[in-house]
Amino acid sequence: VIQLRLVCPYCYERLRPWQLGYRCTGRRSRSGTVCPSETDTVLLERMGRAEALPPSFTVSPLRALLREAACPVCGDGTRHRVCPRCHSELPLHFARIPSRLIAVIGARDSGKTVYITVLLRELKQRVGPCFNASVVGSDELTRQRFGAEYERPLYDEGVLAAVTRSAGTMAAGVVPPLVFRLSVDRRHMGRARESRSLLSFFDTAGEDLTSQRSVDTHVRYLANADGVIVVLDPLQMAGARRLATPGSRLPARGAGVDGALNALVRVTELLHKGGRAGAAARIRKPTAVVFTKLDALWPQLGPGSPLRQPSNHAGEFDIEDSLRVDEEVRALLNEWDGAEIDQFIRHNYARHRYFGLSALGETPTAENRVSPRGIRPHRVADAILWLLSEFGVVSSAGR
Ligand SMILES: Nc1nc2c(ncn2[C@@H]2O[C@H](COP(=O)(O)OP(=O)(O)O)[C@@H](O)[C@H]2O)c(=O)[nH]1
Ligand SMILES: [Mg+2]
Ligand SMILES: [Zn+2]
Ligand SMILES: [Zn+2]
Repeated sequence: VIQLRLVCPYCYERLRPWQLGYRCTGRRSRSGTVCPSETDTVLLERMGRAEALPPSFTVSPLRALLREAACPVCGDGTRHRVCPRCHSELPLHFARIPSRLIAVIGARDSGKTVYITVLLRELKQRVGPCFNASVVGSDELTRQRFGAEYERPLYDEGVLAAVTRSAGTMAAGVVPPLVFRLSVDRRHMGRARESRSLLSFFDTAGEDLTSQRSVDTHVRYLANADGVIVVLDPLQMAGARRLATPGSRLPARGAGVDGALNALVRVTELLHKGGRAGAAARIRKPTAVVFTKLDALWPQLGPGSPLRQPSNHAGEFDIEDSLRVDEEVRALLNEWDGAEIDQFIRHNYARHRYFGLSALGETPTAENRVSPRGIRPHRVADAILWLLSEFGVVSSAGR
């Protein structure tokens, strides 16, 4: 089945299946010619990628629906599909598998990068198998960047400070999303069925909204995402800061105590701006509001708090547990002087749920490194499993 409404997982532009382009293979064609590889100026401009590639081209709408086209220069057939807007190579069977684009947004230092890294590692190694699910980077750049810039620094070197982007291949200010392929084996009426989806994560800082171009990009990413994860750092909120376990590493006050709310307000304005409904309507896309760094607040939680128990999604998203957590976080928000945040969320987001997690399981060392006891994630996959269950990709149980 061909999906009629597509969104490019790299630039988040809306596309139609008959608009998809091709890229020449660059191999020696039957006629003996070889298409030269050069920097693709569109790919450079849109995605900051400067590598040398064979030419890309578009064909008539009818031909674009076929799986193969002949390169207009060398005449050879190619099956490599590209986005007509940003020229990124699209995943195999792009128009035939549903994509789920997830924008992750929050203030600087709220823990987004650490969360995404630990989340994907958990999905690959521990949580995925419980759901008969596998997660792999969908393209070479994602696999390479996820290894070199996310996974290795954190897991092998214990480094928490932001790593510099691969400056050689990427222009400043452009950070392409990480795109993963998620396959889930489900039994449906006694038969095994594999459902595949693409997960695209756009990791950005809410206040990186200085230029008009960056605002436009953010509006598009948020408006065309299927789900949003809003990352909030309780340690940037005055009330929770006071309650943090002594010795916890606290984020700089730079963002101010209203950092969390400011980021949220800004993101919401962008969503209203990009949405087709008027600014008065509530935003309907599933929005997970995720509080990070809970390890610093554990001792303040009552012994019966669901946030102290690990989640247990034995092959199904546990709805009841998730609703208990949602209620608990809402109550905590009041203690943390965050009542305004709850009001704001209720007022603006029709489908939202609160989550609490600790990606690291412990406060970092004085040098801002991973504790020598290692990374022990807590409830890190709950929010994405909720989004996936809202999308119908994983099943849920318990009311
Ligand atoms: N206590 C605690 N601190 C964390 C955790 N995750 C991140 N941090 C701290 O928050 C800082 C910022 O995290 P990062 O993911 O880079 O934030 P980003 O700017 O939102 O991408 C890190 O350098 C750590 O000091 C966590 O799970 N627990
Ligand atoms: Mg970051
Ligand atoms: Zn060619
Ligand atoms: Zn694109």
